[in-house]
Amino acid sequence: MRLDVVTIFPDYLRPLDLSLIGKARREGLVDLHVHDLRDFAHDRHRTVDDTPYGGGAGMVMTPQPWAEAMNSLGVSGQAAAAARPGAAVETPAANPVLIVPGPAGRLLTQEFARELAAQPWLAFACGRYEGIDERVYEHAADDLGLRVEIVSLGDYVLNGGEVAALAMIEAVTRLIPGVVGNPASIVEESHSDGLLEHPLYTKPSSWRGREVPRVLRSGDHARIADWRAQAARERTRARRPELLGQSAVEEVPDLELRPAVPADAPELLVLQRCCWLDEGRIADSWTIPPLVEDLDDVRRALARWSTWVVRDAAGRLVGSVRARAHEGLWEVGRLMVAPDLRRRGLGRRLLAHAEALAPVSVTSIALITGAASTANQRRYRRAGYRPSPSERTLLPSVEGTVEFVKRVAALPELS
Ligand code: 6GU
Repeated sequence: MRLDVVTIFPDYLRPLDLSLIGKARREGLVDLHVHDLRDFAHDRHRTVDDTPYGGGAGMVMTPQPWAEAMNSLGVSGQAAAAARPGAAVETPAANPVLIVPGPAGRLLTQEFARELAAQPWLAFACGRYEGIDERVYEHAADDLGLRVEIVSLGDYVLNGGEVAALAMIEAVTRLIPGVVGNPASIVEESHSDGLLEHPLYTKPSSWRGREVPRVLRSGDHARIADWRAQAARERTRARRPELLGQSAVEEVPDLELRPAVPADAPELLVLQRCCWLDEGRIADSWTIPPLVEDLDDVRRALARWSTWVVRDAAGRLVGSVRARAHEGLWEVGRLMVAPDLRRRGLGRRLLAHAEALAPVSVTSIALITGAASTANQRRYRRAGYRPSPSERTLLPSVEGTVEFVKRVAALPELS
């Protein structure tokens, strides 16, 4: 990824030589350039600001040095044509996304950081004083064809964009494959699935009279995953309740979970087509089984799998999961939740229900999910699943999917 930072304080960006980002730069994963805005001011004092039209406190950064700085980055001429109405909306790969840190911007979230980490080129414009002349943004978008994002770290004010740019560059570059050594660590951390991370413990197991929770020493990975998921929810409820779903309803009340009957088939067909539409889009494939099966296929599957459905208080079928024994392992599939009831723990409860009904002799629970469905893969990791090495899968392979497996104790020890 290429990164450019334009600032009147290049020294503020010095920490980017250190630690993991410094290493990523030396390894060529990150190509970072810091530019001094004053190099593009031409008067004796290298002036980059002036008083605001309309009056008011402080100074505003003038447009000319910014325009010249952006020009010096090598923003391509064709880009402007591509950005005209009717042309592709995405910034052409030859151009950077222009990020302007500022408290009046869009909040930087982990999801937004992931989106930015997928870009080949980001340019940061660090403003100082009261801000930058508005026409700089218009010029970048309209004349240069850049996607311009004003981005904020949170609801408080910093003196300038440099510290924010440092934070943003760290949040984004650590998501580039290879920058953080162990890829699992960026899957299991806070905000990776919308919750805060569970508490962590290391040795010694007893310290100043404080014990590590017993379950973490049990070796029972299923119970550990359950405990961690529960602890993450409690911590999120205590510290950041607004993360637990827009509706502020954490658990879905009045749910009836029961084995599916043949009469559920039509509603299951509707729900699966709805739920797998996103998968189809992510995989760019409209031939995945949940989308192309017809009513008879769903009826036949009900006869071959143990399937459970959840209905809300009004009787609407809002979730389902199925499982079956398959050569000594427990295969779970078709985990689905109606779009309006997601992010409330319902999918996790359905999964836990299917897991709990595994025969006692089973030591592995396996499932498949879309190879490109990173959000689902994160959920399964959170629930204790790990990808099977591609040459050692347990289930028959299905094109475009990856297999995840969770080891469970043959006879779960009850505490
Ligand atoms: Cl991105 N910039 C500035 N100047 N202040 C901020 C901020 C950014 N985010 C929160 N406060």
